[in-house]
Amino acid sequence: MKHIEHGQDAPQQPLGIVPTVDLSAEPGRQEFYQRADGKSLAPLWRVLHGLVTATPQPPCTAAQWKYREVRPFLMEACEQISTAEAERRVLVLENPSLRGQSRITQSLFCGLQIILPGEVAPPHRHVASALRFIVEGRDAYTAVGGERTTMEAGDFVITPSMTWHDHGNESDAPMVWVDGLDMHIVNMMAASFRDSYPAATHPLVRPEGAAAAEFGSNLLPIDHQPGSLASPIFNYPYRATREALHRYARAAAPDAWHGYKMKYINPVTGGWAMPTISTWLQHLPKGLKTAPYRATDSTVLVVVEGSGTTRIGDQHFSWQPHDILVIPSWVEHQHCADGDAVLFGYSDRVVQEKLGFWREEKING
Ligand code: 1HN
Repeated sequence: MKHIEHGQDAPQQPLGIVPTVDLSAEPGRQEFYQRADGKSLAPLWRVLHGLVTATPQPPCTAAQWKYREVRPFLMEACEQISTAEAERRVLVLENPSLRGQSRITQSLFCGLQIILPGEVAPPHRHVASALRFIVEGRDAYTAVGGERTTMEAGDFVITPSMTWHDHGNESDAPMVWVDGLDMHIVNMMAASFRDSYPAATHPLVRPEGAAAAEFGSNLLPIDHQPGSLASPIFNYPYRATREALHRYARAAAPDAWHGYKMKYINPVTGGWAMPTISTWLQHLPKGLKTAPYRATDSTVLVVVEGSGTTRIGDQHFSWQPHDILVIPSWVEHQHCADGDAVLFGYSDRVVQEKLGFWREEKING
């Protein structure tokens, strides 16, 4: 390969160009490139190593939203617009490196939704699946496929693909939850549909608690035939998940990398609760410092209880209840809990696992 002089400048190596390409020969190829371009043809050798990177190059960056700073904006949003006008009163958490795209990671959406006493959010359905993780409030409901569930802080609620859903708040206080959605995965495949329900409310077809009664006790109705890829349990109440997590912590030693991490599962399959978004709950006992870890799923963490510090690459974030953090793909991180802490997490890990490319690395445990 010929050496080219660039004076004081570093060699101009176009991003992604194959290193064996002789840059000094490139000017002589320009006329060819231009004619090819006229036919919508482009040389792979100028972009190959940018397309197929040696390691993950997440477009999102590590980030944190402090609930203390965000909450006043949610309250102000309530003065600006009603749920009826907005359809869903949500402030989108946009990754600082992906502004204007409604993405918290390259593949997932995150928003904070607030619904005031007496408000209702009208029924609609879409191909995108949604999760709710309740941040504050109690006694507001969401209805999914004609069954209501009353929610409180820490509950994890699923709205499976194409199920009718609406929300209402019959309590005397605002309710705030995290909305996690997979519409960017749906849209990557151009497979999105959406319908509005042709009435103000969707009829209730099952009594509240029916899904939990049928599927929520490690038992299944004997002739149950799965009707959906998502878990038939659509509310995993914190009362039960918190107790399970702490029972686990009393029964076993903490994992060096995870502390105590338990995934929400679909009782019909034993797999992840949702087909496109992995969800889990993590308990970090007081004083525990997890060993460095990385995985290929860019992750959203919601602090449920406790406070601590997380190192993500060379950045340090200290967190409090309801703060939200992003850990990009393949960036080494570790947590340290000041007091007993619980984190809720979600990512596209389940999609990567199905496609066979999810990887993790547990570093010097
Ligand atoms: C949606 O349908 C809800 O149903 C919340 O509460 C947030 C963000 C984007 C697209 C649809 C909801 C959403 C959403």
